[in-house]
Amino acid sequence: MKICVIGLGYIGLPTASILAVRGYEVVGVDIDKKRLKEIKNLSFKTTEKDLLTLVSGAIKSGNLEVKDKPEEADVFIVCVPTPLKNKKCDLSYIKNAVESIKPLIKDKNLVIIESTVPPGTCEEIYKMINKDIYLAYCPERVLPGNILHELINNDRIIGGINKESAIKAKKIYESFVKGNIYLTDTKTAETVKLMENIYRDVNIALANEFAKIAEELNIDVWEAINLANKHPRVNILKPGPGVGGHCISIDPWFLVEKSKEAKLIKTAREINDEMPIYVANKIKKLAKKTVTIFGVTYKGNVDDTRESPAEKIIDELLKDNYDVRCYDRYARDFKYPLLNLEESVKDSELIVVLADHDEYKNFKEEDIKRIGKLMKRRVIYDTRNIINKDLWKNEDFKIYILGGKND
Ligand code: SAJ
Repeated sequence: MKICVIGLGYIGLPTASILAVRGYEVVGVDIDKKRLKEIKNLSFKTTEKDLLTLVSGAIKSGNLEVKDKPEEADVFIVCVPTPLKNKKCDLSYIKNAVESIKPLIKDKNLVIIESTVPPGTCEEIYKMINKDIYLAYCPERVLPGNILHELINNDRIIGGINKESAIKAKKIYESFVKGNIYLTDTKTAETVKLMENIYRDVNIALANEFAKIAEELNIDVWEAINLANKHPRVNILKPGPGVGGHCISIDPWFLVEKSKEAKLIKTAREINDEMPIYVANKIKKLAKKTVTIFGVTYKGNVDDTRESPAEKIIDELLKDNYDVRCYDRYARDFKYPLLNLEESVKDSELIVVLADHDEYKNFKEEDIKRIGKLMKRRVIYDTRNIINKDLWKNEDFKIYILGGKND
């Protein structure tokens, strides 16, 4: 059986590779020629452990070919981006992908959409193709930073345009999914995917609101959350400088655009989108001119900077002519220059921890001593509550924590 995977991004590439390793004849397609070259010669950058090994094995097996144009196949899997444009889902990539395979699709082919889309999109795609095909929607739910493990072990939801389509798609995913596979219709599956990420976004907004309230009340939100979570049915998430990544910060809008009832969802999005401003305003109270940013990726231990709160925070500081230096050994493709540790802290008035990279948790005494000696003022503002406070205090640093108590 031949499978054509359209889009070799952070989902398409591991999916195409794992299907090839499982014995399917796979053609992986991407329009980005640089991306294709990096895949073919295994030079693409990733923080996903084992991905390079998987892709190498898939290519060496002879079952994975990487091309810039789709080919006839029995199954087509669409894994292209669905970015946000004016607070609505931009379906242009999906539509282009479907147009590119339409001439190749034969009756009884199976088309699977994996990209996150507003409810009802698959029904539109079914009408667009207008042939006697099977169509299913199978959203991914892998956590960036742990993709391969989750791609295999997570339960999957498959929505079919009809029951036969769902059953046919299930047979494909059964080849590598060890988790349970649940079947439903396309619109329910499209909505489930959004509900998962909205659930997270709303709960992060709650944690962020608790942090702001804690600062008003002068209590430590981290201590309070820790104690509240001792309740058997409470699991409050962590406050942070904002919600980044191209999923949680975007997907809720796909439901807002489809429903006038989506009020809490919209408010939570607004609370999270305001966090970078809240953090920037705090920074402006702590430093006058020179600020160092530790961590510009959207979260710890990943290289992805899409929708990163750091970008919005730096934009705000630059409006007030701050001298901002960024340090992040993980980040790939960031809007602002990235410096080495020493350059980033030299003569700085304030370090701001924005991404919860393990490196910042594990700074040793000698690292902090070296950093302190280079700085103009020894002040650190940790928006993730991850640093080893005793070590930084021992080097005479003044410490501020988002949601923490003011000394
Ligand atoms: N964040 C907080 N506080 C928290 C948790 C996260 O501020 O307690 C922030 C992170 O720093 C980051 C953002 O939220 O900026 C999103 O990070 P995340 O780890 O919550 O999620 P993603 O975007 O890396 O992956 C999510 C996951 N969805 C859920 O956990 C419901 C993943 O399973 C999805 O597959 C992925 O979105 C996706 O691609 O949809």
